Amino acid sequence: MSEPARREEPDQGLDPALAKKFYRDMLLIRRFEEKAGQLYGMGLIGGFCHLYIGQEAVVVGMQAALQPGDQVITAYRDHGHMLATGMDPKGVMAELTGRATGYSKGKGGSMHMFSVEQHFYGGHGIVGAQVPIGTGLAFSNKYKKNGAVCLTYFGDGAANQGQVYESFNMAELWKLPVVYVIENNQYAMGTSIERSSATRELYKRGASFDIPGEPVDGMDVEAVYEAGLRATEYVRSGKGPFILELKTYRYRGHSMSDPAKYRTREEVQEVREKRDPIEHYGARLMQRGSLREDEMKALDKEIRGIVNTAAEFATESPEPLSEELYTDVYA
Ligand SMILES: Cc1ncc(C[n+]2csc(CCOP(=O)(O)OP(=O)(O)O)c2C)c(N)n1
Ligand SMILES: [Mg+2]
Repeated sequence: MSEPARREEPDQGLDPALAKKFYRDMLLIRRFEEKAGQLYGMGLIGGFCHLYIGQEAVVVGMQAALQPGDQVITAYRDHGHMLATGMDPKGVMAELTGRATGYSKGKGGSMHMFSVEQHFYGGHGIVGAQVPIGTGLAFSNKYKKNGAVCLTYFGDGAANQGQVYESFNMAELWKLPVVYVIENNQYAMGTSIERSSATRELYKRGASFDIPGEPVDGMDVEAVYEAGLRATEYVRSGKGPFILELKTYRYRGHSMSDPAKYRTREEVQEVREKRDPIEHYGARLMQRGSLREDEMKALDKEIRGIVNTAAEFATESPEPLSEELYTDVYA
């Protein structure tokens, strides 16, 4: 598989305040997910739980390219997306643990959370199903002329779904303001992209609809941000959809039970050592003089505090009342 070229130094440097925010937001997702993994192990989270560890640069870079009112929709590996949109870690953790104070009152769990305030439209468990919904959100933006853009995330596995191509057709036909963000983490459950995809340059998948696409190093938050700015500017100007293929990697199993027989430990270790989005970015900011060691330690402490508070809030919150079984239900 061809890797996009890593950006060349000399490093001019992004605005230090934004750079620090990138580092902090990625760290929040990493620590939140580690805590979710622990709570799962303690039996406090039930059902599905797909961790985002390794992919943090994708959502943090993309979110920074958005403007107020822009929407986000994704699949079930969604905790990072929620935190990136600014949803409260307490409400997300409470939902994971099935508590009444969670974003879906404890009735949705890991894959089904939403926030009208942060323009986050879920959280979808059916592979690829969020793609036509995201395209519909973009249609509504165009119809209402509100200037908003919809980021529609999906995986390398979902990229082989038929509904993706029906969506591409309509999005280009009607010039809808949607950025299709393909998170290519190289695996769909236990199936590698080599074993499942006839063509592996997923950014080219819109070619027969005349939708432009670009490959991006999804482990480099600044490369993601820059690509996100280009893509959102393109779609916002009325030219139609755009595809970004973010080359990324997940360190943990697909969900919480994963025998991991489809890849070697060495493969995971190599990515962690050579491409980790947080470690490398931290080192780069230190080298650039945008982040000092004491600031890094303070950020780490702050983030641990936020995550511990979220976990305490969640585990101390009540479970939903049984009457709640009959609320929020379509009849
Ligand atoms: C329509 C449908 N088929 C199969 C599944 C089972 N399934 C859940 S996740 C998954 C893999 C999807 O992989 P990818 O799109 O690469 O996303 P990732 O898990 O890597 O984030 C599959 C096959 C499902 N949920 N929905
Ligand atoms: Mg995948």
